[in-house]
Amino acid sequence: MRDPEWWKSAVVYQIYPRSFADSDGDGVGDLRGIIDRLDHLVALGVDVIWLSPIYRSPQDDNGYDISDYEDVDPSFGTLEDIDALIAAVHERGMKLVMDLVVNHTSDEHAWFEESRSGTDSPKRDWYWWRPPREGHEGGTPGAEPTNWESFFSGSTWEWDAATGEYYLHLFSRKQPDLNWENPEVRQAVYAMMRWWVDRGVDGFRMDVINLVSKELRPDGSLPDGVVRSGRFGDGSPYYTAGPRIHEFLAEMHAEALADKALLTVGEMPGVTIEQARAFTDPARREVNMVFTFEHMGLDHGPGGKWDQRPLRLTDLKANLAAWQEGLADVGWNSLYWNNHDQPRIVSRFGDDSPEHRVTSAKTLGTVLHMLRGTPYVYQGEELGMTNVDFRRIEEFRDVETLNHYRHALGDGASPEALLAGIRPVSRDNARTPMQWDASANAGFTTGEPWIAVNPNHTEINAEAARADAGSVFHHYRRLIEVRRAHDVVVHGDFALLLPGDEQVFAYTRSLDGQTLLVVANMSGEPADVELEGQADHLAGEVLLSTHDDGAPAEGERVRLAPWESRVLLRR
Ligand code: TEU
Repeated sequence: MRDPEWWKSAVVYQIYPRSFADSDGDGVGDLRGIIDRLDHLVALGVDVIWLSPIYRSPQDDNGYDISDYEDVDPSFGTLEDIDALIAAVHERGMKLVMDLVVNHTSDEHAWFEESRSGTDSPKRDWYWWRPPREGHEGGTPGAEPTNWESFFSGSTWEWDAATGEYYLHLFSRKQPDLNWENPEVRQAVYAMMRWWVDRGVDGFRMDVINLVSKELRPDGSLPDGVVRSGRFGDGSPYYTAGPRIHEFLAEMHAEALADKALLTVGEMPGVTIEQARAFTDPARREVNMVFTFEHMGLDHGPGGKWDQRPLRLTDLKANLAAWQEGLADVGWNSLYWNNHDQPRIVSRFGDDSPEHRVTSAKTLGTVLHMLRGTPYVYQGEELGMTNVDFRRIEEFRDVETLNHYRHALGDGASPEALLAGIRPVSRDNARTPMQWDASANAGFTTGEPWIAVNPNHTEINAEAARADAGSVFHHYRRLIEVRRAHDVVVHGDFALLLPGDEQVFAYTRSLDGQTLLVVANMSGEPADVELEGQADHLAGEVLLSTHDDGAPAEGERVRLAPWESRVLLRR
């Protein structure tokens, strides 16, 4: 029987199938392409693969709009291909976690097509249908049942003239929200989850799972949100970690996950540390860990993600430390910089200039992977892949980006200002094809890629990285080896050092008399560091360093080169 908490010492690698490897030359990544590239992951040393959605989908949100949960989208392959992938992953001693997207389906799902067929449909109540606001004509601005703004711009309500009602969609209009108040919906989701577990999957990443419980008034209506600008309000207090969320997750666990030692991670926009302690408390049997968004919002200005501000290192250290301390005695952290929704971390919190890209990417990996929690590596992060330099809106593909551009343009913003806000943060920065080698299209496809390949693939690619002992790839491989070799990385107590220092990130991990010291210069300038009381630890065994020729420590003092980091162990 598998250790029920095996996922605490695991390292997870996220594959965005659309952009990973294309085996049939149609320009879109697919399952056979992943099978062909599994040995890259074996060489890296990861334990688990999290596969972004591969289910049948119109691809309005690149698969996060599912039209059949129990089929594979033809662009990715067939059910036989996913079975072959599961077998190939297991043969290599790894595990496969699927992406569970059940806050919403596609509007082309049979469930929704039946639901929208008439107000008397047996599945009408599987989704959120509401009449126009009192005194308003359906389909006119202001007639929406609530004033909520969608994550993807505009209203969260779409008018359906055929039945004279609106349906709710927190994301795109092609992603109608499922009504989790309806037990039939929940049981259908659990049955589908059991179907995939029986097929051999080892767990689920649960897409915006903390949004499935909405807060209803006694009369079944949904309240308006506070309007801060424009005509839409913030509905998030009424759908984030709603009143029945713990009941639903405990029920899901009992119905589909119990006693199977699966990895479950809930993606939870807006989740707090207090809430995460409850969601990940093993005694509650809900989820193993959550993805928080707090550290991913520290460089957002008043205008949100499109209004990016420079990161303050002390804010980042304080937030990461708060989550380390907050979940020290109960629950578990996930650890991530990147995923398919976030810009590339080396361009965002590091420095992707030729001088500092490799070192800053290594140091970002070090300060994350030595924390307490389960690390997630997003495809290309292990290569130090960077944001892409798209100049025209026509180069972008992401529905969130394109909706934002269209809506803001309609509200009078200038295309130049919009593009300036979009370029550094668009989700497409993470979705340009995986860079395998320096050949045409980076070895991703022999066809026309669905999104442009980053031209820097000629220097930044897996083939070059694996041949270079000093590459980001081999640094990530060594980080995983250090985690495997030293229990203090998985279980050690965390203590932040130098909380007020805007240049250096330093902390210790302690277990059974052993102390791991991580010291990192998070800047492009040399750093003179004084670590009070850490002379012994600074003199410890160097487990991993970005600079073989780093200056020796002198007692409690050490001088770090730009973006230099060290991991030292004192036994
Ligand atoms: O993302 C949820 C989510 O909150 C993100 O959309 C985030 O708000 C935004 O991307 C930040 O820029 C999940 C999936 O990861 C995302 O790819 C989907 O688009 C979304 O849910 C809807 O399924």
